Amino acid sequence: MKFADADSDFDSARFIIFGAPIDVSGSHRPGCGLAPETIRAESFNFETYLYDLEVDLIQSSICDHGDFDTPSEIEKAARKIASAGKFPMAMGGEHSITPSIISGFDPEGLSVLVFDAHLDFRDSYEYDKNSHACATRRISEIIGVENVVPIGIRSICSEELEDARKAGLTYLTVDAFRENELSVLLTYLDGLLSDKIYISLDMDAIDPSFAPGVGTPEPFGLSPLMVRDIIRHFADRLVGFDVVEVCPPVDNGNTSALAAKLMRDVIGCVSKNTD
Ligand SMILES: [Mn+2]
Repeated sequence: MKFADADSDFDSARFIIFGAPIDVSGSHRPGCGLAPETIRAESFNFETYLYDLEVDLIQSSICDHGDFDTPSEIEKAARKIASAGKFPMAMGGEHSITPSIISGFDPEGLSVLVFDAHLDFRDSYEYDKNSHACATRRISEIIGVENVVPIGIRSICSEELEDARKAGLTYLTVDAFRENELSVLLTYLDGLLSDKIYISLDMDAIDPSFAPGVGTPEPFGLSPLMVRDIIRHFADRLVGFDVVEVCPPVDNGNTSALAAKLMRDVIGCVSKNTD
């Protein structure tokens, strides 16, 4: 099965969707390797026309490039897509796919905005440096800690907090979004991020009442509409996107549907802002 409206071939497409069904970190709830198929299935639930963006996805050239299930294949796919000037959109799998994708990009001038409940700044977790609990740390080693900004954070261990302070990592907790106007935070993020922004969306950044089907749910999260609006704000600077950590065995379908909807919204807002 292909993602809905992904009717173009690789060469003619601008948006290249692929699955990265990696599920090896032994997470709290295993099963996120099944997510690319359920997100594809749910993508058919939605209208091709995005009325508020006035974009019809039938006119956006989209290719579904299939699945890549090892870190080196994922990196190779991301490099092929990015170096062709196309827009990669990956469906995890767990969050450890993101460092592989970022490795495929030219790191020069690249910023990464991470939506996540968890800081993911451990050097290793259960003796595994490639654990999903280390994703932001690995990204920071590739592009520099000053170029990665995690937001929606509400779960940090004391050891990674100390490391993050030492390294100078900037992040926004979920309370920052309650205590400040969104426009103020977006202006702040504008100052931190470059004009080439990759967004990684760990679905557990969103509150479990909206996105219960994730590997490691964490209460008190962001709303889906706020996540959508933040992504739309950066649409004219986006160079790639992934959505990770959807866990179909504990989902009623709505978390996959939300992931599919946000992917379609990314295609819509990027199409609209750069046409
Ligand atoms: Mn997370």
